[in-house]
Amino acid sequence: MSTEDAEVDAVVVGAGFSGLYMLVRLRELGLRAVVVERGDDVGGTWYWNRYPGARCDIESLDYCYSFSPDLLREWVWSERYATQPEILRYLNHVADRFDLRRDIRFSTRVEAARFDEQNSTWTVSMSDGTSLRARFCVMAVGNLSEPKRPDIPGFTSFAGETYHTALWPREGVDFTGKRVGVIGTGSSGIQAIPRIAEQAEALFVFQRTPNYSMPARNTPLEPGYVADVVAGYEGRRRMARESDAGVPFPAAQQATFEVSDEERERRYEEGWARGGINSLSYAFNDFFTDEEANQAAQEFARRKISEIVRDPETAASLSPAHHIGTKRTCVDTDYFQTYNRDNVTLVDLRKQPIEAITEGGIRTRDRDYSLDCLVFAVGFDAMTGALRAIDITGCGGRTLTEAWEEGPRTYLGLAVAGFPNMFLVTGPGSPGVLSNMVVSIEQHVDWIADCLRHLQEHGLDRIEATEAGQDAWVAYVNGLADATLYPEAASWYVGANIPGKPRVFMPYVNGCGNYRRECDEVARNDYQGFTLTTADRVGTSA
Ligand code: NA7
Repeated sequence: MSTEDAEVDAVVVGAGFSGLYMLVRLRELGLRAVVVERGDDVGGTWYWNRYPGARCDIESLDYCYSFSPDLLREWVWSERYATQPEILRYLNHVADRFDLRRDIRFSTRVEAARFDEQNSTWTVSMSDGTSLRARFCVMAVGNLSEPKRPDIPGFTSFAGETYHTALWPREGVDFTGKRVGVIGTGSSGIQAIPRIAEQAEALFVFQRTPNYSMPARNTPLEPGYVADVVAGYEGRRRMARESDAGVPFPAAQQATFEVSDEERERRYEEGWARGGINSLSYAFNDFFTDEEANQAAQEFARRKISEIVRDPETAASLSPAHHIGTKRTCVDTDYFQTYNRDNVTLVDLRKQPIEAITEGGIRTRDRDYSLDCLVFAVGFDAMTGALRAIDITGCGGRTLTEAWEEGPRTYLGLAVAGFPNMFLVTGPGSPGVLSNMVVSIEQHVDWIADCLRHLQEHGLDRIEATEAGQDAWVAYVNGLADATLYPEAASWYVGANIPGKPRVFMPYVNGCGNYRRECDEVARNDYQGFTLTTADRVGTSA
């Protein structure tokens, strides 16, 4: 392949849910687009996260594309919550059905993207030594796609097998007869632990912070039921789009203490029996804003843990203390029950911190744990990690890393001032990770595609967020977050899991429905907060 820059209209980085749909929409606009993907196939997060027990914690019938009625009809989900292999099969089906692969460069990492101010184009440099020049660059890199590196002393000295949940071997791992240590009890750990416990001779779970987890109540889906849901899908999806979290549940109308103690308990029990991530959070409308209301839901969740886990000391160690929901609530199948197994031991790192990983296992303050395998379920450099992994340079030679030195700043979570013609799909400052990602992805991709059509129709080819628009958006998003309990937790929402990362609460908390209306309003008002112009008129007002 020549090292000369190939010219296209748009480069899309990433071939997960966002990148695939972006390619569909760019083709509809008649634009020549290339998707660049570091994996050797489609799927994004669902390509990499192959750990045992990996499944979506949003219901399958909502965690799927809605843009094609034919696709909706022909794909029949088999379970309430789809497993990673089923979601990956779905995305492969989408790639084939819409003939997307011919415009995707696999096994290619985007290393740098540089904006050329002279002609308003991006030069995107890739790991194979080639580069692409494009008018537009869409970062469809995912929010949870840059695995966090284990930051524990002695990590490289361990002589046994090591695995990271987000980089799981394609051929799988057999833990039969092994002594396994799992570090991390976020969603990945909580999904993997029950499955690993079924195989391992002995499983030691090294827990730093306990998490709230709701029962999934997963179940097979009858094809007849799926067909009925699909037949009425437009209404279901409309409700999801207008909801807070991108799921088709009506928002609660009452506050926690507006009802009697009995009624409150009944609603929590009802949610717990229904299962799913919103089991408790959808019971009352002040869950995220009122400390006492949140406390009531916390107490219910802790009581459930103590009812399930037989050993009181283990139950106490598994009981979280933070405001429920302020670190992402997990969804599990038999997670707490797993601690009743004879081959599973919880190691509470708050009582005995890890001193080092050794050649033979893990040494805590109290003792040495001898292990054959170590599983790191330690999460991601969330929301900004995958963007910062690319050397992105905008106007005036300023890099994105420099622009975001004190935390990410965007306009609508879609664009960054000083980085014209670059779009972020579900970037920081948008609901993204607080929502059903696929609903948010479709909204962003549609918004970007409509914006590009607007530029085409008006003979324009350069769009840039203004500093003033961005400042106002950042202040607005911060104000919204500050009115909730969210920023208080040491979560990956604020970057607290990555040493040295600026502590800024990154997502937009006011719900998908409100956010969608605000984005549409911006477009209706001639892209208020953006400067639209032609490449040869840079510096003059549009
Ligand atoms: P998370 O939610 O970031 O969880 C990571 C876990 O790893 C969490 O329990 C951390 O404890 C723990 N961790 C991280 N570093 C260490 C060290 N050094 N020592 C001990 N424990 C550590 O990542 P997941 O992959 O589980 O889930 C991410 C999202 O993917 C999830 O929310 C879903 O949206 C899908 P900590 O809480 O920092 O004390």
